Amino acid sequence: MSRSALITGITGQDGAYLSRLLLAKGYKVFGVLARRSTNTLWRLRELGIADDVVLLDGDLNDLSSLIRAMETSRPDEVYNLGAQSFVGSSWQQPILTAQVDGIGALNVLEAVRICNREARFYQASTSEMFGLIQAEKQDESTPFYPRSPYGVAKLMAHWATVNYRESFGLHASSGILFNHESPLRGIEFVTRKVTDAVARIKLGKQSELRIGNIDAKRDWGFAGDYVEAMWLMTQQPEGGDYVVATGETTTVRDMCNIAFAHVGLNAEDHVVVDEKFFRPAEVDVLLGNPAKAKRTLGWAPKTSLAELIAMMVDADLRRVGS
Ligand code: NAP
Ligand code: G4F
Repeated sequence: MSRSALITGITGQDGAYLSRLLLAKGYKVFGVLARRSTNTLWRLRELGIADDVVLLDGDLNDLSSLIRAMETSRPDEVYNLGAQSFVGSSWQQPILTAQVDGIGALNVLEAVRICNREARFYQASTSEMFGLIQAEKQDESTPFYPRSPYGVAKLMAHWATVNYRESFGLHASSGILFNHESPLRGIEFVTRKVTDAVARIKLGKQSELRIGNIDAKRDWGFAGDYVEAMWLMTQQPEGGDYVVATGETTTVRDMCNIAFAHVGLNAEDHVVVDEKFFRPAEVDVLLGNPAKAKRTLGWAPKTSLAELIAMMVDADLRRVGS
C-alpha cells in the first residue's frame, strides 16, 4: 500500500522539492495550503506537480485545521516546513514570526499527538539557531545563540520537537539545515536576489545591485539535495537531530563574484553596498559539520556552490528573457 505524507509549507521552495521527491517514491502527497494569496502555486507548477498533490485548506495557527488535515490525509509522515522564513522580516513581524514558526510547530506536534502518534514527524529547524556561533564548525552538540526573532522562534520549535520525542515517544526529528537555495528560492533571499539581478543586468534591464552585508558568510547548498536528508530522517528507526550542510562557507561577496562571472561580468562594476539592507543583529558566519548525517543517514550534498549559482542564474536568464 502506498504511503502518504502531509506537508505544511508545501507551496514554499522546500515543500515543492520534497513533494516531487515523495511523489517519485510513490507517496500520496497532501499539503496544508494557507490561502492568503493567489500566486502561491508557482513553484509546484514549475516542477509540473501542481495537479499531483492534494491541497487542504489550513493554517499553522489554526489547530483545528491541522487536526482536520491529519484526519483527511491519515499520513505516515508529517513534514512541518511552513514558516515565516525570511530572517530580515522577523524584526518587523516578531510576534507573527513567533506565532507561525514557534506556536505553529507546537500546533502540528499537538495535531500528531492527538490524531496519530505513530506518524513520523519532521521539523524544519535551522542553522540560524546557532546565530552568534559558539564553535567554528557547528554540529548537533554546538550550543545555540539565536540572533533574530526568527532564530528565537525556531529554537522553541526545535526544543518542542525534542520534548515531544522524549515526553510522548513520537518519532520526531529536527533537521538543522544550513542555507539551501535553488531556482525556486524566494526573491528576498540574497542568492536569488543576486542571480535575478545578474540576469537583469546581463539583459540590459537593470544596471546595479544594491545589497547589505557582503562580508557575511554562509554554508550554501542545493535545496533539491537537502529534501533527501529530510526524507532519510523519517526513515530511521528512531527520530533524532541532524545537521545538514556542505561543510564549506563562502562570503556573500564571493557568491556575487561567482554569479556575475557566470555571464562574463565583473561584480565590482555593479554591486553597491546599501546599509538599508543591514540587520539589527547579524549572523556573521555559518559553517556546518554534516558528519552525523553522512554517517547515520548516508547523506552527502551532490551540488557545488558554483553549480548551484549557475543553475539559478540560467533559470533567471530564462525568466527575465521571456
Ligand atoms: P519558504 O519558501 O519561505 O516557504 C514557507 C512556506 O510556509 C510557504 O509555503 C508559506 O506559504 C508557508 N506558510 C507561511 N505561513 C504559514 C502559515 N501561517 N500557515 C501555513 N503555512 C504557512 O521557505 P523554504 O525555504 O521552503 O523553507 C522551508 C522551511 O525550512 C521553513 O520552515 C524555513 O524556516 C526552514 N529552513 C529553510 C532554510 C533555507 O535555507 N531555505 C534553512 C533552514 C530552515 P505561502 O506560500 O502561502 O506564503
Ligand atoms: O539569504 P538570506 O536572507 O538568508 P539567511 O538570513 O541566512 O536565512 C536563510 O537561511 C536560514 C538558515 O541559516 C533559514 F533558516 C532562513 O529561513 C533563510 O532561508 O541572508 C544571508 C546573508 C545574511 O547575512 C544577510 O545579512 O546575506 C546577507 N545579505 C547581504 N545583503 C543579504 C543582503 N540578505 C538579503 N536577504 N538581502 C540582501 O540584500
